[in-house]
Amino acid sequence: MKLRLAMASAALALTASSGFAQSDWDMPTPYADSVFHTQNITRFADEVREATDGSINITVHSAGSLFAHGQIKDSVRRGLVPIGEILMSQLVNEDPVFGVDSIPFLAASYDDAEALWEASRPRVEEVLEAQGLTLLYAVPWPGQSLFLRQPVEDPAELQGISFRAYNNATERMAELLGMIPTQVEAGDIPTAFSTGRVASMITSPSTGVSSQAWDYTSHYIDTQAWLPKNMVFINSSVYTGLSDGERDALRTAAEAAEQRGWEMSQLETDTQIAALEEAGMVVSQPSEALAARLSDIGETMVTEWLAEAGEEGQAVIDAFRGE
Ligand code: PCA
Repeated sequence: MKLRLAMASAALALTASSGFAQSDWDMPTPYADSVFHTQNITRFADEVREATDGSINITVHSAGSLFAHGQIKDSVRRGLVPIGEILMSQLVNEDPVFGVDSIPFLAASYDDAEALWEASRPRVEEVLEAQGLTLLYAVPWPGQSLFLRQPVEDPAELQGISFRAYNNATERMAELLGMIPTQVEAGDIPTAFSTGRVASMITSPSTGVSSQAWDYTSHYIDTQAWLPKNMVFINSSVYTGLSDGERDALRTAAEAAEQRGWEMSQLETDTQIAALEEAGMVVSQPSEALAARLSDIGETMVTEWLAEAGEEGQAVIDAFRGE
């Protein structure tokens, strides 16, 4: 690891000193190679390499193999690596704006998620920039739905069930449902279920498929409650140290990746639900009682989020609602 870091720092020093030298960029990402976000990033890296004639050569280190998910943001900020990807809501403790995409039923369709991203992007960029990070693009996961070991009609049946959470909002939602949350990284999901730490989760059909949810859950309830995003960002001094041509190439590839990623995500939703069903899971729509309970919880969580996020948060919500 030490040697790898020394090499990463050397590559970074080279980038900062010259726009022409060939730079090898290590890019840590949290999710597995089979996940569409990672596949999109691999194409982004290919396009940057081609457009810069190889002067920016990005190597993707997926599944937390170079840095664990929780360390990726700081590793880019400190210049250990120039570029990285994380789940945006992971940073909600730093600023509430990072969590606005994880509130149940605030923006549950792709159109609404896009409008919410447009409304929140300037603030996300500003908060990142204050830390020396430049946003390149963000892409949502498909809608978040429930994975359980039994059918559930009445939300009261969820009480006391252990639950795999992946950010503060999923933890809060579980608490409001009377469930018992534990945060677990995507790569550790199968182990967390097989060792009995958790018995249910809410995530996308994509993560359901990549973690083979049919091995340890049986029921998929298609709530599609929100579309949390992953974001790709770069160390700002690396970014400003690039030649104009390199910066343009990076921006163009980022815009293409954003567009492609949203399309991939939307296409995945149905194919991955079908894959869950194909693998033997019982796929159903939420009962009226469950949908109503989740929607109440969503309202509670919007109120809680606004109390935290203050005027800046209100401005994001107003912009989203076109007020
Ligand atoms: N997959 C990631 C984040 C949201 C999603 O759909 C996970 O479950 O960790």
